[in-house]
Amino acid sequence: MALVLAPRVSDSARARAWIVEARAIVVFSGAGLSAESGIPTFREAQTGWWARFDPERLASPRGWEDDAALVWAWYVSRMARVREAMPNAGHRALAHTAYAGKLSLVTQNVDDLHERAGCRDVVHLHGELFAHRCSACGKGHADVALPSSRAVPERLEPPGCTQCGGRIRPGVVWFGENLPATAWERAAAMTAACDLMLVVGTSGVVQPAARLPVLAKRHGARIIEVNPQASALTDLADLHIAATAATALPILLDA
Ligand code: BV8
Ligand code: ZN
Repeated sequence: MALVLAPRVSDSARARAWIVEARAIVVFSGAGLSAESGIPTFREAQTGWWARFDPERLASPRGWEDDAALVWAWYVSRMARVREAMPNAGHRALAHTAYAGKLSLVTQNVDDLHERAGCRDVVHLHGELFAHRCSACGKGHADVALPSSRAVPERLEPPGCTQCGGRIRPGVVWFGENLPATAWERAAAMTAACDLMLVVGTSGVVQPAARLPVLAKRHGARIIEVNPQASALTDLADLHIAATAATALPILLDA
């Protein structure tokens, strides 16, 4: 079970006051937000068969070219895991927050837990796990039949595109690929316009996403970080809530 740390009362009070008085809040979330839903974070050691592989290698065009069946099996096992997971109290607090009118979501995560908690209009900087598309003609293939359980083989040939026969790939942004232009432009515009950014569950090492909190600060926004550990963004934060997302967010966002 993930460590549960309660935020210090004084920090929570200050953070809650900033949230109430904020005009426009952007939440910038990373894999740590989904940790308490049982989804391993990106830099957590992989387990089982996947412990042999470097996620950054698997999540790359080179990895796909080298062994598409290995990469497709890895994504199918991750999809099965996300399907079995539930949004946690952190996702729900973000979705149900009374500040819904002034809170918008930018995520690095490829899972659909924000949406399944009830969040609308989430900006996915790194794509979406279930938005498969043809690697040749780009046709969307959200309807790909997937094995229902975690008993996914170690290698699985990617399905063929019904339109052109090309290999269907995961709808995520791999290392070495550009972020979707519309997602980046929307995220940058929301960031420039916010006066408070909640940075939740990210190590802040993946670029250019990790530039967004810097951009927010440059535009005069306050930064609150929710992370049980320090991250590459902690020095930038005006307030670091050393607690887990599922513990801290309900306290900070409770109307
Ligand atoms: C690009 C989809 C241009 C795939 C992902 C300098 C400048 C620009 C680029 C680079 C650069 N240096 C290197 C690069 C290249 C690279 C990069 O940033 N590499 C890193 C490793 C240094 N960037 C790219 O390639 C990007 N594209 O730059 O395009 C270009 C074009 C051509 C050639 C070159 C450049 C594309 C990056 C997108 C990669 N795709 N995901 C997939 O998922 O399979 S990123 C991947 O990492 C996930 O999406 C994940 O969300 C993301 C970031 O990681 P985090 O979310 O922060 O997760 P992490 O595990 O690291 O940390 C978890 C945190 O949670 C920890 O701090 C932990 O303490 C905390 N935590 C744990 N439990 C909890 C918690 N917090 C709260 N509550 C808890 N319970
Ligand atoms: Zn095709």
